[in-house]
Formats: sequence, C-alpha cells, structure tokens
Amino acid sequence: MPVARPEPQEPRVIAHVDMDCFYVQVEQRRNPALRGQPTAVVQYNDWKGGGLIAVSYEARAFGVKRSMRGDEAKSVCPGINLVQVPVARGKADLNLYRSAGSEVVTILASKGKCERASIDEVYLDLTDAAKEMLLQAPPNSPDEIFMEAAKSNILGLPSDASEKEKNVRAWLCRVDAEYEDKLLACGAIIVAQLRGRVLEETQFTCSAGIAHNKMLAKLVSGMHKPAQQTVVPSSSVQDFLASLPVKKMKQLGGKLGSSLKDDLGVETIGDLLSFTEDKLQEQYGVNTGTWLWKIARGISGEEVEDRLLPKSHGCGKTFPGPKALKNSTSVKGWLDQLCEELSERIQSDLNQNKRIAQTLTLHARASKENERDSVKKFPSKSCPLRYGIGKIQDDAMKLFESGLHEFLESQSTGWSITSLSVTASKIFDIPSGTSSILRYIKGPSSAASLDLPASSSVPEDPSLDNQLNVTPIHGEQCEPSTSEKVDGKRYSANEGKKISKKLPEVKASHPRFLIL
Ligand code: TTP
Ligand code: CA
Ligand code: CA
Repeated sequence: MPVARPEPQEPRVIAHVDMDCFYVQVEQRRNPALRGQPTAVVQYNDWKGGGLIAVSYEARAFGVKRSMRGDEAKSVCPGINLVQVPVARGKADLNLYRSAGSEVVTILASKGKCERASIDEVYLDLTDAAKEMLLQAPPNSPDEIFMEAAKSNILGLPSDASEKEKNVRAWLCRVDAEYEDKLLACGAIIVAQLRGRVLEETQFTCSAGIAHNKMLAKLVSGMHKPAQQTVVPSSSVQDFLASLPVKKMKQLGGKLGSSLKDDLGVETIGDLLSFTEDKLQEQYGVNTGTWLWKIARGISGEEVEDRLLPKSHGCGKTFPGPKALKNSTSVKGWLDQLCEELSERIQSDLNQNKRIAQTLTLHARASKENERDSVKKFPSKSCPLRYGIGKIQDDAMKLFESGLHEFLESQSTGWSITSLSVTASKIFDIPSGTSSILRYIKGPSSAASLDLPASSSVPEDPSLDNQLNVTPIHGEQCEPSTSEKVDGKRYSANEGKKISKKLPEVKASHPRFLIL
C-alpha cells in the first residue's frame, strides 16, 4: 500500500539512473562487432525464436519491441543480431548482467547515498554533494562535464531545438535562481560527471532523472533515452503531472490505477488535484488517500536507502506455448533447478556479505484446462526459508502444491503452468561477531538448516524460529504482475484498497523479469 512519508524540510537532490538497453550493452561489450548494430538479447527458448528481453536502440528504430519473439523481430528487421542469454541449468543465467550492474553501482555510489533498485538502476541522494559544489564551484565552468550537463533536458524550458543548449547552459548558471534550482543545477552536473565515468570505466551508457524527490526522478529518467538526462525544476512539476497518465506511476499500474479511472474519472495525475484529501481518504483509506493527494502535487518524502545489494533474490522461468508444464513431475524437475540456483545465490550472499534471507516465496502463472482466460490467479505462497538445497526444494514443492490446491478450488481438472519463480526475501545483515549463526548455516553438511541458538543476537523474527514446518505464513492471493518497472513505460502494482491489505510484503515478480 502506498504510504505518504513526511517531507524533508530542506530541498534534496535525487537522481534515478537507468542503464540503456542494458543486457544488449553487456553483450556488445563482450562482442564489440555488435556495437551500433540492431541487436536484441533473447531468452533461451526455441519457441518462435525465443522471447526478446532487451532491444538495442538501433533495432527499436526498425520497430522491434521487447514483446516480440525472435522470429517476429527478424521479420521487421532482417539484419537484427539475436544474442542468446547465457544458459545454466536449462534457464537464463543472469550472473553476467548482475555483475555488470554491480560495476556501475560501485561508480555511482561514489557521490552520496546509493540505493540499488534493480539489476540496472539506482537512486542517488546527491544533496550533500550538490551543496558542496554550490559552495565551492558554482556551475559556470565551460569544461567537458559542464558541456555534457548542458545537453540535459530541463522540463519547462522552451523546446526550440536550435536554442536548446544555449537555454540549458543559461539555466544551469543563472545567478538569480532559487536556491533549490541552483542545487538541482549542481545535481545535473554531478550526474553528467558520473555518467561520464560510467561510460569511461565500463563502456556503458545510461540515462538519468534529476529532481527533488525519488518519485519525480524515476518518472523522468526514461523520458529521454539513450544516454541523456532530464531535470525537473519545481516550477515545472505541475505541468508535467497534469498530462501524466496515472498508469505511468509505479504504484498505479494495477487495480488502484484502474479504480481511479473507473470510480473517479481520473486519467492523469493532475486530475487528482480536483479531489480533496478527505475525499481521497474516504475512497481509499487514510494512508493511500494522503499519498494520492501528495503525489498530485509532486510531493514524496521517500528516502533513498543506503543499499548497494539487492533486496531479494529470485529465480524464474517461463514455459510459453507448448512448453507449459502439465504435471507435478515436470514442475518438480524445474522447481528443483530453480531452487538449486536460489540456494547458491543466498549461500554466496551469506558468505560474501553476511546476509540471511528469511522468506521463501513461490509465484506461478497457471491456467485450467478448457478455461483459456482463467479468472483466478495462482496464489503466491510463502514460508520461512530454511537454508540447504534439499530443504528449499522440498519447501518450494509444498508451496506449489498448496497454491495449486487453492487455484483448482477442489476441481479435478487438468492444468498447465506457464511460469514459475522462487524468491528469497526479507534479507538482513548478520550483526558482526555473530559467528555461531554462520557456523550453523554453513554447518557440517550443505543441507544445514537455519536453526538459531536461543542466545543468538539476531533480531527477532518468527520466520527464524527453529521450526521446520512449511505452513505458508502468507497464503494471500497475489496478482502476478504483468510488467516490471521499465523506465516509466510499463508498471505493475497491487496497491488497490482491497488487495493491499492482503499483500503485506510479498510482491509478485514479472515472469520474464528475473529479479536481481
Ligand atoms: P529495462 O531497464 O526495463 O530495459 P532496458 O535496459 O533493456 O532498456 P531501456 O533502455 O529502455 O531501459 O530492463 C533492464 C534489463 O532487464 C533488460 O536489459 C533486460 C532485463 N529484463 C528482462 O529480462 N525482462 C523484462 O521483462 C524486462 C522489462 C527487463
Ligand atoms: Ca534500463
Ligand atoms: Ca531498468
């Protein structure tokens, strides 16, 4: 459920940085012959040439889209290079892309608080760096970085292309500007500098949004791509939101967004301005109502978290068309593979970063025989996570069976599964000096469970109990999202008034989007 956070008193400078056609760039770095060529990365699959998951901007110019399969992409762009995602255990192996993302994060984290938000994007809080720049070297030096910053897109400036750079340069160094605009100008220069370093050190281009809060920075980072940045001065927020379709907002991609449209006739974020806070609270509850009232005004107090590591680990696979799984044996075979990878990933997170995951969640997409568009979704199921491949595999299968039972509503009908994923979440740092836990988890065998000594100094959490049952602790219906956050283009959310209560923290992942 979206919650309105108190707004900070002081203006902040927040950036959202998103890599351009990320997997394609990683492949282009591996094989420079692909640079500048129409290229797409394809998910391992031989059905209709595999599903596209990343498309270069050259290929986009031919009309190639991520929703296409390889065969279709070839028909609209015969010269396209299709690169297969590396495969391990019969499924996509994203390690290459994950570590490329980490290279970028290391550079971006050098100027302030950095939150890794997905495999290819981060939020940065550049407030202190911008203040320091303003004190020491106000933005007026015509060096390379300034020239790059002068290519920024500043919302609200005249869009006359021939004058654009001149206008932006003037905006960046206005002496009579408001303090908060001056900070934003410094932010634009810092981001230009960071993007330059990313390019130099990794060969990757990225795009960015720079604003006074996370929400606005995220909304504009994908507005001008590739290799560009967009700045949102406070004075242009109202115009920007006035025409912004509600679905562009991360939390409004689902039922809440649909309800705004159907029940209140709200099409754009700006349309929300015609409702009082009371009315929105009455309709959607106190928290969501206030949150809606605030976003209509571009207000968002959400902090950038100091986190360079992923919030969860997920492994998934889709089984499109004829590949759909139709019996428990084949589901078990694939679940075992997914759990093996998940187990390796959480184990290495534990070894390298001293972090423990507490919750195991299973998501699936299913349909019933003779029911093409099943209304009922396969419910996501969670349970406390027990370390050790065998335990994770057993628990995941039990979660699947429990979900299937609910999905079928006691009918004895055929079914098919078109996507499966397992996620390890609620990850926390082991407090330093807690060696007993490490010893326990590493254990004498690889199937050691997370049996914590009673004297452990780990924060209390019911899922860390020394109990081995796998009764799902969250048995809620969870809508599998149809999209992941994609630079403002496609979103999903489950924040409707009713379902938000049922979904405390477990989010469904995009079946084709493999979480960090
Ligand atoms: P995105 O940032 O959504 O897209 P992108 O980086 O390919 O392109 P853009 O320039 O528009 O930002 O996703 C980052 C990577 O995540 C993408 O390169 C491939 C992967 N991905 C999937 O595997 N499946 C998906 O459905 C999506 C949306 C992304
Ligand atoms: Ca991207
Ligand atoms: Ca992204």
